[in-house]
Amino acid sequence: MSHHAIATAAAAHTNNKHLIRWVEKMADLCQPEHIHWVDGSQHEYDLLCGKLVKAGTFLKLNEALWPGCFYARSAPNDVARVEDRTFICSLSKDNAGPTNNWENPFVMRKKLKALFRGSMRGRTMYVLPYSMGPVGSPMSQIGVQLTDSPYVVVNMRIMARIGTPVYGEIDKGEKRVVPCMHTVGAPLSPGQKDVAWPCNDEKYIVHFPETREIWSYGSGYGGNALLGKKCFALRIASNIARDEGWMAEHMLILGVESPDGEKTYVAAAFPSACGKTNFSMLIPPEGFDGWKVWTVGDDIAWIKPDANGKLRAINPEAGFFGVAPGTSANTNPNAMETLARNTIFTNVALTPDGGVWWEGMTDEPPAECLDWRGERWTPLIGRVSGRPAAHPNGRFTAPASQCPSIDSAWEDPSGVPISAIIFGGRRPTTMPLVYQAFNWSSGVYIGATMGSETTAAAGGAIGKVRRDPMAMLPFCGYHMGDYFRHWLRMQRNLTTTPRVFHVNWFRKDKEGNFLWPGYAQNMRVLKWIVDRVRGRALSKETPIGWTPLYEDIEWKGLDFSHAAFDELQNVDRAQWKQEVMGHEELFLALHDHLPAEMIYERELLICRL
Ligand code: TSX
Ligand code: MN
Repeated sequence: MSHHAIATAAAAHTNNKHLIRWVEKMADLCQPEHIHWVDGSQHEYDLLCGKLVKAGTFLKLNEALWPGCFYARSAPNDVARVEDRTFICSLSKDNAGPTNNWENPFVMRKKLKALFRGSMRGRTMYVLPYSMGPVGSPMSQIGVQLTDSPYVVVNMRIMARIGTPVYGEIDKGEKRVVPCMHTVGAPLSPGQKDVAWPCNDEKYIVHFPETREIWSYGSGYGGNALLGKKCFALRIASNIARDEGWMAEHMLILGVESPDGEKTYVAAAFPSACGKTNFSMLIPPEGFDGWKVWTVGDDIAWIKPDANGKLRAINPEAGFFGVAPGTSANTNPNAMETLARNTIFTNVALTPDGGVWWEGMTDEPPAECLDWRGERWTPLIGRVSGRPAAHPNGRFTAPASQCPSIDSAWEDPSGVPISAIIFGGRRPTTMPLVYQAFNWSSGVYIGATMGSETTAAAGGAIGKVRRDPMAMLPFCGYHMGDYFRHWLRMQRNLTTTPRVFHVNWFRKDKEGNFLWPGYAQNMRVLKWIVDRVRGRALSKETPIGWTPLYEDIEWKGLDFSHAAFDELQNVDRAQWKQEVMGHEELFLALHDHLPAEMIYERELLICRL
């Protein structure tokens, strides 16, 4: 395409010379057949979905059952984020730290240039401007993704604010724009028939933190391809946040409203498979008349000190990209409502009536369906083959605005005030249901040392504790030791630090039964946290922090004995001595960047034990 043709088409959308020149340069590199400037309109969305249906990527679901919904199956070799193919290409390897893959940025740029050369032949390159956070919010950030995947464009329309209003922000020229290159790496030669899910066996998810750039090659799925999410809102944003004095965190945000209308917002970091989306949409159980939990976000929080030295948070996303299996009217009714219309389903099962199904959605599986690979599946076939109908990482992409519990302030440009930070993990032993950190630095220690039992979904050994500091291990775009230092330093910009808590819904008894019913009952824990924040609840001091008294938990509507609670809250010194040894392992890897405060907090903990 000639530069003249590109500039002419661009003029209808933007007058930003840098953007136009970059698009020209990238078109020269990738050689797309067409360029489409995304405006983000409903009309354009419908057009692209129609194109995806024609290409076989999308199937329109039964309009009577699933209005406005589409169904997609990815290639079997493109079903999840590829952590071993994810790189942080800082100038010095030391800045990426031992928990990230690193490559020399000059070497990587050369490699990427070769991979992207001609990579969009026969395809359309979409120019996709997006805002992470409400358009115009001082806390929002802007990116432009060039992609040859229309599937990515329609998913991004749900997950972020895209199109015309964002060109407006870019043309103001007040904010730095993060350039994001994406190709599925499957160019078409003239006359070559396309496949339903184009991608490449070779994959690269690359971040250049200094120049604030993202390059993604070979995948069309999830966090590999929807670059606003993990790549920008966490890996690149964590670098920007460190430089500018704020925090980009892998956290849900929720608001707790009491019967007299008092609202308290908390942010919570849990590793995967802990039910973050479920917790963010919690419906209070029997015994909590007049209490409400409101959802601000289910995955990412950008948190910044305001002029009064209080932390305020926005959800940079506009939708939920949630794991489908396990989501049901029992485990998460609000999610089921949210995904009932205008939702894109990927890698779940397709029922004969043009609906979707996944493991855990209903007690009874459908008599037959097509599984996520498109093969016939029945409960018997499933039992014999051991294959689930939906991929364990099958997803729904649903607009946050459709969530019945969406908070009235979820798009407030100045964010919501954060009173507490909650860390948590899947821990069969050692960790009580809930405890509170003594202060900010012991809270940072709790976050830095948190871990979760590995489940089948994560791959690798099952039942071992994997350390996942602040649930950011795969998402921190720089050295994890420096990240802890940044957390400690945040205190200096604050007049009041949020209170810090640790929760564990997954403690088991000797027979392997969960000690805590979880789900809606977690409201009882949330209420204690709110009461602590508000200075209304007492606590008991233990070596690890403050724990609730049985009397200070609201038990109305649940039969849970004092003895059972004591078992759930027990702090076993022998187990904790083991636990502290586990902390050492991670700290050794980070030793040369580890803040002295972390060593000090560890020593204090050992002394108290
Ligand atoms: O999401 C979960 N939450 C948080 C909910 C707000 N899950 C699912 C985790 C996988 C994504 C949970 N699983 C929770 C939980 O609190 N707790 C458990 C463990 C559990 C599972 C089944 C029972 C109890 C606990 N069943 C009965 O007690 C009958
Ligand atoms: Mn996540």
